Amino acid sequence: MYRREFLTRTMAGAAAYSAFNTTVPQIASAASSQAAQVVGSTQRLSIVKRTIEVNGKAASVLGLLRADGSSGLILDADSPLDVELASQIDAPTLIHWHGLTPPWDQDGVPDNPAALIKPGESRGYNFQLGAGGTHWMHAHTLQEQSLLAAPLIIHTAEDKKRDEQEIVILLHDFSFKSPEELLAGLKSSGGGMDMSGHDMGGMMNMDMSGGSMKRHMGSMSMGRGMAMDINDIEYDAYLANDRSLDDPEVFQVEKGGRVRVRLINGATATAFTVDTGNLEAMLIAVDGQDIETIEGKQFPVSMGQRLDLVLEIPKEGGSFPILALREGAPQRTGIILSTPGAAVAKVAAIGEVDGPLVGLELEQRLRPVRSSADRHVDKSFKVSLSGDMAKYAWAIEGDALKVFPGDHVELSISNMSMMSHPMHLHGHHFQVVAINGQRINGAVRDTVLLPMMSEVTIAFDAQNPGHWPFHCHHLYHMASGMMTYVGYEA
Ligand SMILES: [Cu+2]
Repeated sequence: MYRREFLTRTMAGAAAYSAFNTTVPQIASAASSQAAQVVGSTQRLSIVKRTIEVNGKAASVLGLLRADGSSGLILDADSPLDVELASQIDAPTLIHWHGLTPPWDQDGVPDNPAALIKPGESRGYNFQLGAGGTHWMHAHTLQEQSLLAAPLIIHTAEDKKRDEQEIVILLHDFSFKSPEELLAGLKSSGGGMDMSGHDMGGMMNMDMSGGSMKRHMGSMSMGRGMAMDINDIEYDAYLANDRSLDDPEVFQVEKGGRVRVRLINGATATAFTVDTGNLEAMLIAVDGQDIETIEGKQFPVSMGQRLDLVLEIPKEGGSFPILALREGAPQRTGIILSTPGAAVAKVAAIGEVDGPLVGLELEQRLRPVRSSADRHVDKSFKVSLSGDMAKYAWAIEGDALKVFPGDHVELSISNMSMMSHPMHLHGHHFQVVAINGQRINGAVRDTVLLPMMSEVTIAFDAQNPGHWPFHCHHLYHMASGMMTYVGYEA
């Protein structure tokens, strides 16, 4: 009964939304407070307030817990996502299923179209999955900074047959300040900056006189004297599964065993390079989509992105840190893999050198497992990413992104700003088909990095009607305007 009513409401919702709307209609969402009637395979997922320890101090954060108290969701690809999401916090909230392609009214961006979940309210979600992958879920609001995020892992039948140990790592950046304070700080430090920078060919170039923002001189294919920005928030800690390297999570692994690391960069404003240390790793998927295997020991991962790495633990055993190095800075976080009896050495939370800059070198090399056929392009769009650091205002300018169901769409994104932007499209997977003007048969994914002064073209099939956010996954860029929509026309 519950599910039938749910589906009826969902369809009513889909009918209520019409074509491309700049004003998003408020529709009756898939909301339900009928937890008592929920039967069968419905999983209950609770939005909770919890306390963790960071730098020896208690930190009040949010979280997403299953009935057994564990974090996030583990689902089967051949079963639907069937979740009763219950809010136990005292503020309105909502969760976005990052990497999944739900019907639009279950996507989880406030008022697009579903309303926030009120304190004490529950809401049902039910849609087909169809494919496996390393995904995640998070608040699409400033609550993301308060760690309202968790893994969403989907297993295929083949995954379960493999003789490997699965380890999930969720990265975060953590501040004892509230996200509202952090955002206000970014806005005000922009105004208080030393604006001695000059306009260089329409691009911003500025020196910082201090404050929480940090400037680095970049050397990436830029003219001399041009400044780039890497990190604009100095956090109190960088976390892997809620823990810093002062007290990292230690996973017991078998000598000679095979480990699959599913790593999610859930940080709001920090890109990392994953460093597997002495272990050679095989990168087998990005954003939950299989790729042709790439071997290495360092792999960049920007905000919102995921990496699946396979590691072979040496027969002689030992302990093996898997680190995430903060871009352009010495801070790092991570976990330790350790075989029984091995000594676990302490790893400092600050390394000796800055983490590498995160660019598109790896992206250039990624190839999908299944090459998609060259398709006729029905719609081609161009947008550019820009920012005004003085006001801390960000924008996506260019074509209106209006599509018809069935269109094969190419979207060229150029980044004219002095920061990198991981761009995420909701409701679809896209393929990276060009980088800086060079066509490639690139990875299928849902979040692609636009380093400063770069251009990336993505292609996707318009097959999920709605009014879908396309935005930067830097939380404070998104909150300061770097968001637009792909809208379906009937
Ligand atoms: Cu951005």
